[in-house]
Amino acid sequence: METSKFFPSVEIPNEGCQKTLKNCNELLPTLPQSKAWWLDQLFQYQGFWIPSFGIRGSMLINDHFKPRSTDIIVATFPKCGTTWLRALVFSIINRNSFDFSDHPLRKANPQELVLFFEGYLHKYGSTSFVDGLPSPRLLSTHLPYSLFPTRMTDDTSACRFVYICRDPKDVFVSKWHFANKLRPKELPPLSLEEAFDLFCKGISEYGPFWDHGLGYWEASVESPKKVLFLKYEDVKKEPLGCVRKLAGFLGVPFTPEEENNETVAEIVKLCSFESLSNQNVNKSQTSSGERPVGNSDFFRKGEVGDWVNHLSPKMVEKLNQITEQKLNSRYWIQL
Ligand code: PAP
Repeated sequence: METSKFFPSVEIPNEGCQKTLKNCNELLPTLPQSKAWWLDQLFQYQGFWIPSFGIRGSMLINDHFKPRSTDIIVATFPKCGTTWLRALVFSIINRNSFDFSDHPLRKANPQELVLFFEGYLHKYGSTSFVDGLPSPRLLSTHLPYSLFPTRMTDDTSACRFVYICRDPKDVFVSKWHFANKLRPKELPPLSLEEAFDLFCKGISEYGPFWDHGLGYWEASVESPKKVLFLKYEDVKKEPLGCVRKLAGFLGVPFTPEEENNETVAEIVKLCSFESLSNQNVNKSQTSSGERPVGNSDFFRKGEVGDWVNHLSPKMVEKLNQITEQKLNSRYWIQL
């Protein structure tokens, strides 16, 4: 895949960004720390357990990022369907630019097409990279909603967030598999029990899971034109309806002509687990993004309810209880 058009030139961080990076380096050692599931440690920052690069990215966004009204932020808690949502948003927005038989999603992992926001800011130590991207910018993030500056989240800013959430039992199982694949060989495997304990305490990358989802859910209720909250299970059950909803929210609803020529169905088909996981680019162990992870690592089963094969009845009861307690009456998850 020819990706150079997606990669504008990058400058050395300016003085302002360097100051932010210095502030971040001073802040990190003062924050509570915990072991991560695979790479470096996690830091408790503004109520969430975040890897150091995420905090760096978040501070750069807050201090320097200039949102545009056309920005679309694909937000997720890890393992809730980031890859899928990236693919759907990219194909909806660019549906008039590409032929489905020769589509960029057949040649590139969705990470290459919807860039990892905080990952790229961390990599370049500056916002100049994203500043140079053409509009509309499609950016993906795992950062909680509360960590974004008000100039991105208040009603007067037109930049939009789409969020996908998933049953925490499936999120946990997916994350546990992913962590064990990625853990350095020097470390012993992370047992299901240890991982479960950490997840329940909220200690996992960008956790607690529940607070992360609640932030976006509340924002979607307060500002439905700014934040769209989708559920993995709903998209599985009714993909056509969800894709139409997504396109409407993004301001590019399908025309009657597109409905007639099956554009919606083509998008659903192209972005399905079966289709994406069978593209050669996604079968490879090559890393497309900013993480030392192979493309194939983002495709495992892609099913709803795989937790039944992994969790004991006690674990199910405990996770359901936490979910009930944390969400109270604000259920978005069917237990
Ligand atoms: P990330 O947050 O680290 O980027 P993310 O893509 O959110 O990962 O999660 C991967 C999960 O989404 C995997 O779930 P599983 O472990 O339960 O199988 C992966 O299989 C699933 N997934 C990837 N692509 C799709 C897709 N097109 N449709 C449905 N599920 C998908």
